[in-house]
Amino acid sequence: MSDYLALREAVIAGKREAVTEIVKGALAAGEDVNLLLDKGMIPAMREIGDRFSRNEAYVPELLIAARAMQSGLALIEPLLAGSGRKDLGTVAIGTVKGDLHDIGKNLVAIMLKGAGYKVIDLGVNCDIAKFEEGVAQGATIVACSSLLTTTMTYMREIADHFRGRGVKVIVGGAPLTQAFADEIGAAGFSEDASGAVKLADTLRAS
Ligand code: B1M
Repeated sequence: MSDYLALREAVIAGKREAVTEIVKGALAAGEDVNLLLDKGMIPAMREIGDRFSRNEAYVPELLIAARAMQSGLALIEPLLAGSGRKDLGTVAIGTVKGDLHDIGKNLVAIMLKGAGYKVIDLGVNCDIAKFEEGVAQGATIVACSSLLTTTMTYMREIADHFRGRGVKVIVGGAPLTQAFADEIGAAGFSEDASGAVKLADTLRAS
């Protein structure tokens, strides 16, 4: 079992090299990548977020913590991507217009890849035209991420735009709820990355 506490503390402190070392060591020891995420890195980002809310951490600290998290994710991604089923369909994923948060979106993308979906990662600050690019490349599911209450409202426009076109718009991100997804007419909502995979599986089967 890995030292999840050390991993959490390294992410919170923004120590990229320490995160890399811990994750490499854990992977070499055969650690389950999901445990590294669920017990180490994701709680670390929650903690730094709580500190930010309490004015105990500021934007630069969030940024270096996010970069440290990304360095760990980069090591985990190939393993998740290599372990899954194939030919399940194509998902275009992006963080919506005005929003630059991409850690959760990246996690959803790697979990979908790991499950065997082809994933077109459109990046951050995606407007409808950007999501259209994903659909033009064959995506039948459009996955939208938002971390800001000011940007989540744009998802309504995305859902309206793709309605009736055989494209399923699914949404997620910390401020979202199932009720919001229902209200804007999205095809589905999930509160975490593994839920997004189950949601895509359900939509594919329907
Ligand atoms: Co910002 N930020 N941030 N931030 N940031 C939040 C979101 C905030 C809640 C912090 C706070 O006040 N406590 C707050 C939003 C408040 C609100 O809207 N009500 C906030 C703010 C205000 C801001 C700025 C405006 C700050 C400023 O400049 N004054 C600014 C906005 C910039 C912009 O986007 N235009 C800003 C900037 C930043 C950084 C750049 C410093 C950095 C982002 C770096 C990056 O992403 N590359 C950052 C960070 C790191 C955070 C917090 C601390 C952590 C977010 C995160 O990565 N969480 C966050 C506080 C918090 O969440 N507690 C905060 C970890 C990640 C794994 O979780 O993204 O929720 P999450 O993803 C989950 C699920 O939500 C779900 O699955 C993921 C994995 O389980 N999910 C999906 C996500 N997308 C999905 C899509 C799906 C399905 C599931 O599709 C189907």
